[in-house]
Amino acid sequence: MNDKTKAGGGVSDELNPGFLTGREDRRTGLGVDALKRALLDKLVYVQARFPQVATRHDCFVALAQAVRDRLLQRWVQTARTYRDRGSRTVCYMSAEFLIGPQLGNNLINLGIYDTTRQAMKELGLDLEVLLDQEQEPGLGNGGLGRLAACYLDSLATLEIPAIGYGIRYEFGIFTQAIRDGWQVELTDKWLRAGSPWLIHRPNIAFEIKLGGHTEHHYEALGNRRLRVQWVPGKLVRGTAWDMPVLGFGVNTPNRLRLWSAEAPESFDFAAFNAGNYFQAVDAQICSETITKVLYPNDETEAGQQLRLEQQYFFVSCSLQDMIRLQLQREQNLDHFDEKFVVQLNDTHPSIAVAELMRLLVDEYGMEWDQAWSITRRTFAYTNHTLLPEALEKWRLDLFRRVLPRHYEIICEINERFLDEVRIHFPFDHDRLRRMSLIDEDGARYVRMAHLAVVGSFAVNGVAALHSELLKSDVLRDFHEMWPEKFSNKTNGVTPRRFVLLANPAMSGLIDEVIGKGWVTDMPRLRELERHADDAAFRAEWRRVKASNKLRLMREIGRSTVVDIDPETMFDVQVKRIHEYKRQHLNLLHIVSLYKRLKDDPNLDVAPRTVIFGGKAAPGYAMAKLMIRLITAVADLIGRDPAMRGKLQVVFYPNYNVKNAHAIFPAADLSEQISLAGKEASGTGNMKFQMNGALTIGTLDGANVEIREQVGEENFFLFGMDVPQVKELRRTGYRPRAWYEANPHLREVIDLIAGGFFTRGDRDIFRPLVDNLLNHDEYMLLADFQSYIDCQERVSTSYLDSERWTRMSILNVARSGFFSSDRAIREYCEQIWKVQPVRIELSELTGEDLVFRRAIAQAD
Ligand code: 26Q
Repeated sequence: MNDKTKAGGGVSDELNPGFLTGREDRRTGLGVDALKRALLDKLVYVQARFPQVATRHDCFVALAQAVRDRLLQRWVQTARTYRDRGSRTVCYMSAEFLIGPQLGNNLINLGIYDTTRQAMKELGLDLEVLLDQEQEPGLGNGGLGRLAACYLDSLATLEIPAIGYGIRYEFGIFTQAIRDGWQVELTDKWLRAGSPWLIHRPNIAFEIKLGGHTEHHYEALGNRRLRVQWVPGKLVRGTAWDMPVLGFGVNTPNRLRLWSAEAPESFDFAAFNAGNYFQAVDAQICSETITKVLYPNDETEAGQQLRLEQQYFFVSCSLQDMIRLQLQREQNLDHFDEKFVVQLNDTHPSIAVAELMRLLVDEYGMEWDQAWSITRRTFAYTNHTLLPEALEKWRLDLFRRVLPRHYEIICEINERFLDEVRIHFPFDHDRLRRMSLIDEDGARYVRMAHLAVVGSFAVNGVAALHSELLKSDVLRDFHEMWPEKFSNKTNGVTPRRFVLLANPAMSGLIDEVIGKGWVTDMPRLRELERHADDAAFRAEWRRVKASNKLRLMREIGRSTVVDIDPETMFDVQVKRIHEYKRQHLNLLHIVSLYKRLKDDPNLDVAPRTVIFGGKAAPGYAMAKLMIRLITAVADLIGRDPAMRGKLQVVFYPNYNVKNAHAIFPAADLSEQISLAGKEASGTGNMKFQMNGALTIGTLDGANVEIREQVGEENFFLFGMDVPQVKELRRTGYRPRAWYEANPHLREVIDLIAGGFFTRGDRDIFRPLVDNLLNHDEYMLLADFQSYIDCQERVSTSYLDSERWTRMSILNVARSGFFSSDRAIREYCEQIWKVQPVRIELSELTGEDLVFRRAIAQAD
């Protein structure tokens, strides 16, 4: 620190950032000139680059840094206001935050997208080119991670004090490439060039214990309370990396705080002094592995020790951080649950229940009962899955080895909990066995969903149907015991990223007819309904869709050799590849259509381009085989000249948030075809709807509510509903009987099985075909004919383009319910009990500019 900023003194004028004086300068100004100066300033003084030699990437970084200054200005004020008010804070704990590229979104939320484009133009730069430089921060697998990111956007937009707590993975979700038709995984090095949005806080650091054993002894004095000491086998240090998340049109940037693991000391000096330098460095490398890589599994339980360590690591860092903040405000932790509410994004962070107990009881000496009552008032749990195999559980031996103290705490919680159950339901042994936190049937497991329910005051599903199924099936016993804990919070998505940023053409058209307010008040889109009957408006609507289709055509042309035909219907299925999502049902329709077009070249159907995108978990062989089947069918149809202008199939590699921006606005048809009762909600379905695609779907997840909103006449429904699925399963489902009874289905499957798409090779798809004929867990064959018939209705409707356009407009007009703002308002009012805190952008006062008295000694 130089003498001009000495502790206790004022800040000299030349060091005074512009926002302290109200001057619009290169640090804070939002005009064209200020932005131009800021970019040049960052280029030269931060990156040491001269404009003439700067690359596009240099310019992207400089612009991002300029934008970051504007966020930090608001951040400082936000932190000050939250501190002064002592507001209750929502902590959204999630192992995944699939935030997507930040620059475009920040420009939108700051309200300077067009100004920045102009500023860049005046510098001879193209904003779109700079935006394209940003790496995707792939810190999530799919829906659950993206939901967390949409919720951060809405929390900030609604001015709710909130922190997102997660993991700074060095390698995010893998990059997918297609080689010879198969998926290959490449490592994702999103941090190779650093991220301009992440701010390291090396002084916000906590020690995390792992392994070892516990020691129990009575305190020497006083009431001779039993104290437990956890003697760890290893220590890891977590440090904080912060990313500002700005709300739309407000001055609230909330904090996304991601933890990164490192060794507690840079060297193990004992090992070093003993001459074992390599062992010492090895220990450091081992610690860092904890946050190295995101597990690329979606809906599957891997049971890996490292995964458990990741979960515990980030949860413990986060809770210790919250405790630190609470002790800055108050003398003790008695009111912890009044100042914080923690939302558990699935069970991945649910070890937090035991960890908060450990911290309160072991580290802060609180009595068990008080600690338990605080814990139970702090947590709320969202479930995101109905697949039984996706319910997280940990082998007891593994769990105990990694977290010996948590094992004891969970046993104690369980004993007390089972006592409660006995009082509620006397003499019901089977129920005790079902509800126990420990699964004792065969190999013993800790059931994380049970821990989450027992330790939370609220439990919710993510769509109306899903929440009902939680109550009736997955968590039935718990619902019978505590019905008041359960509620539904239907998911939502942010219209800032998925409409305003992704679809500027449609957004502009909407602005013209109903004004701009809709983007923070999505139900206002209803005002579009009356324009659906206006032929001129419909023509404009089609023009917008056509231009979006051209854009997607160009994007797909950049990463494949395929030229797709923008004159055809774009029929799109983008999501993780999974059997329950039934991408192979879509393929059965494609093969069916192909066969019919070959048999009758004059068949009157809408010309289609079927676009697939999505990653398969690297260890999920069947999902990878589904990709191979898509590429095989795409190849053969692509090589058949008779299909030109009629049918085309493409697999668009490496589906992620970044390329999603071009996909949703271009879609005509949205495929949401999971077996009823399997998809918790889906959120892609909402993004399609908001961009004017019509849905073909089952009565599953949020499709049910989408159909309610748009009206059954504007939704293509097919397939069995949940009661029908249950009934078919109960009476015995024999897929081969469906195959034998339907000649057309037989033709389709025989083409695949007979090697038609693989140059006569009948082996490649055998596992997939055998599975369909003998097991067909997700009942494709039972829904096949209904799907084909429904696609026929889609085709007919598409050929009547005036009618289709009307339906498209009505879909957008009725999409307001699916804004994440609505969802977050429901969480705030019904679960979190938190209020907005308005942030004013004011100049700092003289008092603000006086440093803490202790600063000179402390730092
Ligand atoms: C578990 C154990 C080990 C490694 C990884 C995992 C793991 C990781 C991610 C398990 C599940 C997930 C992700 C689940 C997910 O994305 N679920 C989706 O959540 C969305 C948001 O609520 C819903 O819309 C989708 O229906 C649901 O599938």
